[in-house]
Amino acid sequence: MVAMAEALHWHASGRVLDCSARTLVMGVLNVTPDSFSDGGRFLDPDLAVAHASRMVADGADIVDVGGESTRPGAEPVTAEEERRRVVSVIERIAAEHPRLAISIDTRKSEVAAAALEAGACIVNDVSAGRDPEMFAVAREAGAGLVLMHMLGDPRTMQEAPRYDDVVAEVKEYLRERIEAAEFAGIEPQALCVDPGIGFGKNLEHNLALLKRLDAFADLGRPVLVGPSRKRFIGAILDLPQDERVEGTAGAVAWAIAHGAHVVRVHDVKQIVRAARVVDAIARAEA
Ligand code: HH2
Repeated sequence: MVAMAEALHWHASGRVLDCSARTLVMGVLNVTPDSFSDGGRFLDPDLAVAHASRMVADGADIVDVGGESTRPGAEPVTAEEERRRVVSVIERIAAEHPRLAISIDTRKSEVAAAALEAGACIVNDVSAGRDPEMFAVAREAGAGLVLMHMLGDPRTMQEAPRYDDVVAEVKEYLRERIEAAEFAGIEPQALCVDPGIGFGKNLEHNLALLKRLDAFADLGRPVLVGPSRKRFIGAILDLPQDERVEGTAGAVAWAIAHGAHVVRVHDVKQIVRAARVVDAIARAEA
């Protein structure tokens, strides 16, 4: 279990997100036709904005807007199409919720730049800066940046992923990406790390990463975890993705107790409630 003492702050375009007081909940908003769980539901901008408002009312600290699915086997989309899907939605959410932190889930610097301009303050990059311009875009905006581990790319990442020691290798990768981001001039306080549950990992790998999540604490940055409705939960429970909320809550509770500072989820209302209870236990005087 993780000691709760140290204050950890996440800087994002002039905002400071306190990652020590309680777990931050990042709600997922996929403006895509093909995301594994909510694909096609929020392509209509009115529905997307309404869903963001719902998540804010339910207690989301961050809303993560994505215009490209990164589910296993997903086909890439052009930057133009991705931008078209997200920019006006971000503008409208930012106008309605000026205090909300909005993140853009993208691997493309061009999309990140447009989203930051539209009102996002965090770039959630599942490729951890493979686009050579990504670090410069994040640095210039002073944006927060999520560096996530992914093996290969979404089209092929689930084709027999293999590691000798998944925890050590993912951690080493994240350490290297932190160094690369800092070398590119990004302030350390802007960075957040994510082991990338389901991104080039089989069931055993995902379980090992969650079990040993506390190993990521000494990277010195907030740890984000995204287990929501994912395949490993379906494999354990033998349930379809729309029946994985309890399994997600179980994974989230474990993750918080073992060092997660931010959890990325679809079911904000239920997971906020679960997180608050775990937070209270974790911070109890005992
Ligand atoms: N998972 C997904 C997408 N983005 N970002 C971070 N930082 N961590 C994650 O675990 C993560 C992520 C996949 O989930 P979802 O957005 O629901 O699906 P899709 O990629 O099909 O849109």
